[in-house]
Amino acid sequence: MKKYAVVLAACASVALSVSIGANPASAAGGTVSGTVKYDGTAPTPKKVEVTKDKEVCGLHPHFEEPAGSTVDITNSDGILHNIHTYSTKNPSFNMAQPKFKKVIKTKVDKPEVIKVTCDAHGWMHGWWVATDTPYFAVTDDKGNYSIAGVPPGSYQVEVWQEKLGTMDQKADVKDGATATTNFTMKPKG
Ligand SMILES: [Cu+2]
Repeated sequence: MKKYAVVLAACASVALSVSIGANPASAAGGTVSGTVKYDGTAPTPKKVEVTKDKEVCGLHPHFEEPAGSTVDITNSDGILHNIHTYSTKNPSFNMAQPKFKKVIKTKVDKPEVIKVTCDAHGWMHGWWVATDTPYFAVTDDKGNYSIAGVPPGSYQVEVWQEKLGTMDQKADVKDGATATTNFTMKPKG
């Protein structure tokens, strides 16, 4: 079985998730950590034009779960949203989330990167990344990530960013050691 890790890099603040595929039986294991950088000038984030519900707008799905997990879509701001997922491997759904519906639960069975939008507010969108490995991380605002408890072995570490796509690199993980795996993502095209 191919072992791999996924790193998710989010745009403006470079949040990233790294995951590694393998058998999670071993308790100790090693660590894979590093930094994901962008080789270019980061674009200024576009101003979002808020055309309604100006005071409160937030779509907060918790998505730090691998495939087979249930995703809780929470509505914390008490206004009507409409959650719309664009998936091909998992069933997609399009559902209103009125203020009294605080949580919608949905299961993501297959590994897939799914774009999620709100049809009530055109500027709202996010991503769910369902991996088939329990070893993943999201980068912090400096681009750093760390995945602990990885069973020893040879892994493919993959980084994903919504605009820059994916990159991968090999990492050899040993018990009690840290395999440093850094990425520099290039501007596209
Ligand atoms: Cu909304």
